[in-house]
Amino acid sequence: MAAESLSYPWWLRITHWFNFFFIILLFRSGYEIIMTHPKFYWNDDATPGDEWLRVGDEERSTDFDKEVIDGEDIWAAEDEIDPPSALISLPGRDAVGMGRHWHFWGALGWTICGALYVGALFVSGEWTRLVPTSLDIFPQAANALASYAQLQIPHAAGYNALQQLTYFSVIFILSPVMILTGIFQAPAFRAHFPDWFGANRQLNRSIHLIGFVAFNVFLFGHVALVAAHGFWSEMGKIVLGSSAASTDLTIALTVLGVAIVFGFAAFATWISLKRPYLTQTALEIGVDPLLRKLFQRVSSVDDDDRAFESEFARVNGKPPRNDEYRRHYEDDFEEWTISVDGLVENELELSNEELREMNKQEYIARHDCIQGWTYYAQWGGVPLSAIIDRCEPTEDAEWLVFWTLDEKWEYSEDGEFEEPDPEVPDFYYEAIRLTKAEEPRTMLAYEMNGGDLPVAHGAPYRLRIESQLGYKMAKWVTRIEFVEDFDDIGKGNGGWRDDVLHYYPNSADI
Ligand SMILES: Nc1nc2c(c(=O)[nH]1)N[C@H]1C(S)=C(S)[C@@H](COP(=O)(O)O)O[C@H]1N2
Ligand SMILES: [Mo]
Repeated sequence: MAAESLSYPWWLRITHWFNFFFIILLFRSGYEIIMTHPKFYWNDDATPGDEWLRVGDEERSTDFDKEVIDGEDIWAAEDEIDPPSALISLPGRDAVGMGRHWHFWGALGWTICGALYVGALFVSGEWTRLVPTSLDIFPQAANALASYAQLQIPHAAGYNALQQLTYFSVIFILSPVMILTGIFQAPAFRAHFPDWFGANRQLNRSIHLIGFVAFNVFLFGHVALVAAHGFWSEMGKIVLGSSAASTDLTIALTVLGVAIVFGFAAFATWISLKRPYLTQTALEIGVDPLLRKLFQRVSSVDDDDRAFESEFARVNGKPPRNDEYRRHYEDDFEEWTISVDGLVENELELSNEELREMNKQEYIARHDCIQGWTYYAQWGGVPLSAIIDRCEPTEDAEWLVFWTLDEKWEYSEDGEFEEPDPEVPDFYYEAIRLTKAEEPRTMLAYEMNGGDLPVAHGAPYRLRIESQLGYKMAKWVTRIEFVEDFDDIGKGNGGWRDDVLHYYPNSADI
């Protein structure tokens, strides 16, 4: 083997190890995210039964009565979660919020590492090893593949054609595809660019999954071939820079490196489960401001390319069953009011009549849940901006807190929370930024698909905010409170799901 002609510069060796470190975190947290909705579709109707890939064989009926409170057959999308094992996934159990914090943190680290690597590749001139310069690469790669198939190691100075082609594809095709299909899943992104391929969340999600599988195949194939080429001499190159390096030192450093990567992976699970808020806060440093920067200019648009709604809309959060909501339900919600208070010049108590006399807005939009599913529906209601004009927020007001009549009985009844947490409000609430509330497509909806808003979707009023994830869109809303910040509300995370459930981020743009 003429591999002696290959020596690896220090920057290549370091970025290779960091790459390994971040990839392990991305694989594990990605798996966590997948399992919150282990179903894959090609279009954003995401109709149950239309999956091209589904883990588990659970089929769910789509014909249940969304108008009733006690519909025993109502299922929520949360019932479709398949909690993964903490051995594989990060953090494990049912914790998509935390999985996402790790995933975004890992993605940022991995992207920076990759950018440094590619930069160094070109500056140093090493790129010629990787970037094919002639079409002969294809027949040569086929020959190399044939040798491997006969369990022979192809001879080449430097990388053989198959290696070159594979590494090139992973670095210059697969990696950018993963970054882009990740970003394109953001509701904020679609809201801004509704008319092109990037706006199909399920397509991007599916490609992202296929890329994930491709990365796994590459990783295992890569390690297998390293072993076939002579494990310790190959490791000598990536650890110390030369295949002639001391084998003892190579072994010691490899064991150390692998121990650090897997040790950190174990630590990541442990700290996430033990100190979730600390972990969340640490992982949000740098990442959250960056995501906000990336998406802050993205506001929802008025045009949409879809003229019709989806056949079926999933539900998340089951209708309240408390006496107060029941009374309103039996009364056709006639006495329901929306109170507007907090940091406002004019406190309001808006009746159904008053709300229907205000501007009415209607549009079709895609709903994006943090779990990954989507649907299109038509919404009708009062733009939040009309309510803002009327109540006149004071200068200090920065957030709107939407309070609801939803006691989240399904969580206490399932025994998931043995005792209510005294720090968490008794009812579902979510906070959104005032700037988000002022977007043209943020509304208090009272109609869906041309009829009254069904009970299961939040009757009589629910928030719609088209550039964010579903959990921000509180259903069964009774009160809008304007505040400067939400530190003193609940556990201070900006919402019920943010407080209680899976450490959902309070910036819900992606
Ligand atoms: N009151 C209340 N609002 C809620 C929820 C909830 O559990 N309770 N779930 C949220 C989540 S996670 C999603 S995805 C959307 C789902 O809206 P839909 O049921 O109308 O499809 O509602 C959001 N609003
Ligand atoms: Mo959701």
